[in-house]
Amino acid sequence: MYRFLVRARALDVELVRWHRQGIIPGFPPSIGHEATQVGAAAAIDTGRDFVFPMYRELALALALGVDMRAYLANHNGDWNGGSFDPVAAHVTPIQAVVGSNGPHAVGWALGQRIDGRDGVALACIGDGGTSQGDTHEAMNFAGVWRLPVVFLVTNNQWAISVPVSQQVAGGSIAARAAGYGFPGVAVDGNDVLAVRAAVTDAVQRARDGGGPTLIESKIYRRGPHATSDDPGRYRTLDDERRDGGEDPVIRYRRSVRERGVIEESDVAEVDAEAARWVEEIRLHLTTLPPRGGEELFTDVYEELTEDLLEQRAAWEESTRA
Ligand SMILES: Cc1ncc(C[n+]2csc(CCOP(=O)(O)OP(=O)(O)O)c2C)c(N)n1
Ligand SMILES: [Mg+2]
Repeated sequence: MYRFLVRARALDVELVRWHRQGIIPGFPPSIGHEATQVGAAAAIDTGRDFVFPMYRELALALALGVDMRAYLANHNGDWNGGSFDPVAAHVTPIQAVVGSNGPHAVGWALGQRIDGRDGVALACIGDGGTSQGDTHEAMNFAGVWRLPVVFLVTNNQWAISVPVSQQVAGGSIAARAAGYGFPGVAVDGNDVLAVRAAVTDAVQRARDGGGPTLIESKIYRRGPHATSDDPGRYRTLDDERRDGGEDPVIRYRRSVRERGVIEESDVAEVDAEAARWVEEIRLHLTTLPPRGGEELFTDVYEELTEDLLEQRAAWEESTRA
């Protein structure tokens, strides 16, 4: 888990630089989300469970075994959510439609019930995403049908420029679970071991037929919403220092060092290995050929509609030299 935390952080920091250098058109940093995501991934069995992540879940995808070169094709302008195979990975493509993961995960979990399988769906939602009707519908049906779903709500205190106090009147997202008839727990999302324990318990309960759990992972969005955002317009550096809490990667480094899990020399080795790995990804991204425009018309329908056939013909006409 420590290696994953370090790799995720190293890649995240570089991706912001790559955006400034024009290598990628945009990126929503996951800095500060690493412990929540690596801890959750450690509780998931990708042989039978299925994960429905949002757009800020780089560390989660990494720790679930998704090839970051394929994943980042999305941020390089690839329209189809990255070029990894979601069916093989048991991880859906990057999802930017806020709140949609809930219904997707619940539908998949219902499929598991119908097929007599024991897989558990992990639905990743943000604090802002809990304001969406989709999230209510998903939690309601999951509760009524006692489906094997773990709702992991990452409360990073912000939805772009809107603080959580303007989204959640009751003061707690975890407490909402009571209304849906399943347990809700709040966890310190900067503590990778605490998150792993909470998600492990919830997955086991779901697998045993105990139904859903809502886990509210409390963290802080340490970076901007995305590379296009200027947080200085809605929060100050003093706010960030006051509210940010302890950096989850530094915290876990201290923990594994104090417990003698790794030596000081291992810290340097893990850092160096992560830097080499990040450089391989940069070389890959900077040498990718552009995607073919004809891909706009593939993978949408098995048979193209009249409309799309016309559009394809027009596109072919316009690209003829
Ligand atoms: C349905 C929908 N509405 C609005 C948006 C625009 N939007 C993108 S991210 C975002 C904020 C989401 O905040 P939160 O769920 O807390 O996730 P975070 O970005 O903090 O990880 C919004 C409103 C969207 N992508 N989808
Ligand atoms: Mg948020």
